[in-house]
Amino acid sequence: MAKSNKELNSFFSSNKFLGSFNSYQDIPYSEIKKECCFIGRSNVGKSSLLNAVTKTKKLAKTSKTPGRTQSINVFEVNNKINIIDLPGYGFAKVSKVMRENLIALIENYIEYRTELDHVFLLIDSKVGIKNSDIDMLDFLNNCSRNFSVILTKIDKISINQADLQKNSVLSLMRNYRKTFKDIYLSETKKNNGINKIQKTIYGL
Ligand SMILES: Nc1nc2c(ncn2[C@@H]2O[C@H](COP(=O)(O)OP(=O)(O)OP(=O)(O)O)[C@@H](O)[C@H]2O)c(=O)[nH]1
Ligand SMILES: [Mg+2]
Repeated sequence: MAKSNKELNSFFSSNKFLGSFNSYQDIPYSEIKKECCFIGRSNVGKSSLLNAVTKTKKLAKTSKTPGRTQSINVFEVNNKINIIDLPGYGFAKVSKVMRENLIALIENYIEYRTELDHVFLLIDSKVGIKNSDIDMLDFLNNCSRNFSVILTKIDKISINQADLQKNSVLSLMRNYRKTFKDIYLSETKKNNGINKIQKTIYGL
């Protein structure tokens, strides 16, 4: 069923924060069996995107300092679907132990969480794909997880640069034909691209 942007906004505005958890096993049992998550390098804009999708300013804490999100944050939308904000990877300025713990938390969640239906992998459009993203893409592929790519912060680059970035991601995606589903462009200042992402999550 097609939904208008207004209907989508209203669907996503009905939401609540269920909590922060240090392991996927700590997420309390719920009737909601559908889940999608935002992953990506630290500072790509995962928490900001979650706030934009759910039409709140403070649901997920955002920060200029990379490494802000350090646990699995669960947001329930309309009693229908959970959206998960995960910590970022690829951040050099935390200790090795901390980094390994965060990677384990993310990877265990992705590998074992049965409710997880779709992964949104965020890439900063100005930074592009890094080795740590390739590692994550390979991991998603090995776990047979369906995923889409979101190029974030497109307000920081020109339309031409955005096209180039999109094409370079799409050519890399030839390696992930089975699990790659779609690509989106977004920015959270004027909410460009947000409705398309809402539509996809609604469709899950
Ligand atoms: N220009 C611009 N800045 C953005 C956009 N989205 C996020 N930012 C900024 O990028 C920084 C990081 O955003 P977060 O949403 O905290 O990023 P994150 O991926 O959750 O970061 P970690 O939790 O540390 O992994 C903040 O200063 C945001 O204001 C965007 O669309 N455009
Ligand atoms: Mg965050």
